[in-house]
Amino acid sequence: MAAERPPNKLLTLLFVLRPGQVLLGMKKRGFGKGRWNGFGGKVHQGESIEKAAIRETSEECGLTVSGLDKVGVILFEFVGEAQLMEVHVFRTETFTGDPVETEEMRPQWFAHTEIPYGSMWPDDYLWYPKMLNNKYFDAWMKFQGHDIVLDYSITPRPSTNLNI
Ligand code: 8OG
Repeated sequence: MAAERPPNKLLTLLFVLRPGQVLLGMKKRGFGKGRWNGFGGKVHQGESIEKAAIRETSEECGLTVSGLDKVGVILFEFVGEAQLMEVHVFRTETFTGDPVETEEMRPQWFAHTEIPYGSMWPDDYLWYPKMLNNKYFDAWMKFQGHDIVLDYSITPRPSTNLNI
């Protein structure tokens, strides 16, 4: 199965990694509030997806990132809602600065073995292992509300490095 209409919302999601650890942010407001997540948001008109990923990370946790690897694209469908989100997922190990808390996110490093799946979007445990291991994937998630994954697919793809 897969979504049967084109996406109408383009978003980014970026993960910063250092050996054995990933930086997550506790979302303090808006969509996904109360959940640990990578950094990201909407792509602006005329902006490239990669530039949006870099900008959002800087805005949300103060880090300047480069050398992005694109690891996946996830389509999110919400039953009964018109929006169909296309989220481009990146990771990088190249960054400068120290993570800082912002109005939107409270950043914290987590060991790969201690990812707080219980306080995250409920689909994340399905694809984090691929993201952490730099395995490229395409995915589709069908949600009921924001807590229940009704159906999904995850398709592995050969890795594409997008160093910018
Ligand atoms: O700009 P805003 O904060 O609303 O962007 C939403 C962010 O949340 C964006 O980075 C995409 C991300 N996101 C979803 N759904 C899911 C999900 O199921 N899991 C994870 N990890 N992130 C998600 O919109």
